Amino acid sequence: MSTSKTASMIDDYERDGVIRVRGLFSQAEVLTLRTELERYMREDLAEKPADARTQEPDGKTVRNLWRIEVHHPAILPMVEKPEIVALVSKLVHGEPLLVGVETFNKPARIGSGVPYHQDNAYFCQSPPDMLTIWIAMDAVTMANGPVYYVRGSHKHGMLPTKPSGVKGNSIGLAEAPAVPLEEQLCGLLEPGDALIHQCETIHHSAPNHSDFPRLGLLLVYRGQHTQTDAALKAAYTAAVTATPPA
Ligand SMILES: O=C(O)CCC(=O)C(=O)O
Repeated sequence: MSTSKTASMIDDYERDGVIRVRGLFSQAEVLTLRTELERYMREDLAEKPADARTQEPDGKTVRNLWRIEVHHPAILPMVEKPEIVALVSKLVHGEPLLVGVETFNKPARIGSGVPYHQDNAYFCQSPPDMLTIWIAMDAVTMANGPVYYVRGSHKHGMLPTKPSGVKGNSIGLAEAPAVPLEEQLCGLLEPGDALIHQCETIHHSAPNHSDFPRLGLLLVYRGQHTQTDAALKAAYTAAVTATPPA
C-alpha cells in the first residue's frame, strides 16, 4: 500500500470512523479461509465450550463463531499480515494487539439481523483505540444483509444502551440514530474486501432473506495502551448475564 494511499485512509478513518479497503485478502486466501472455517464448524465446533459460538434462533445454525484465536489458533497465521498490522498501528494510535477473531455468518434465508450498536459497549475500552476489520468471505449485496455504518458517529462518545434480546448482540442502542439509511455507509463488498470501523462507530445490519450466504470474518484489534472502563464493564456484565454468551 503506497504512503499517500495509507495517509488518505487514515484521514478518512479519523473523520468517518469507518473505511472500506478493497482486496485486503486475495481470492485464494479467501478460499483457504472459508474452507477452514467451514471445516472447523463441521468437525471441531461441537467439542468446543459454549462461548465458542452463538446459534440462530432455530437452535442449530451457527450465527457467530467467537474467540477463534483461542479455540482454533491455527487460523492466526492465515490472517496476521504485516501490512494489516502496520495500518492498524496508525488507526489505534499505538502497538496493535489482536484480541478477537470471530464471524458473523448470516447464512442464506436464516441469518438474523444485528441491532444498532457501538462495539465499545462490549469491548469497554478507554481510550476507544480499538477497531474491527470486517472481511468479506462472500460478496455482500443489498440483498444478503450488508452492514450499515453511521459516518462520524464515533466522535460523540458512548450513547445510552438497552438490552436488545438478540443472542450474540445483547446490547443495542437505546434509540436508533436519526440518520436515514440512504445517508449511511452501506458495506457492499467483493470477497476479500474489508471494512474497518472504530469501536464507537454506530452500525447495524438486516437479516439475510436472500438465497446467498454472507459470511464475514472479523479481526478485532486494540492498542496496547487501552484500559477497561469500569462503568462500561458493569453494563456489559449485566447484559451478558441476561443474554449469554454476549
Ligand atoms: O456482520 C454483521 O452483520 C454485523 C457486524 C458487527 O456488528 C460488527 O462488525 O461489529
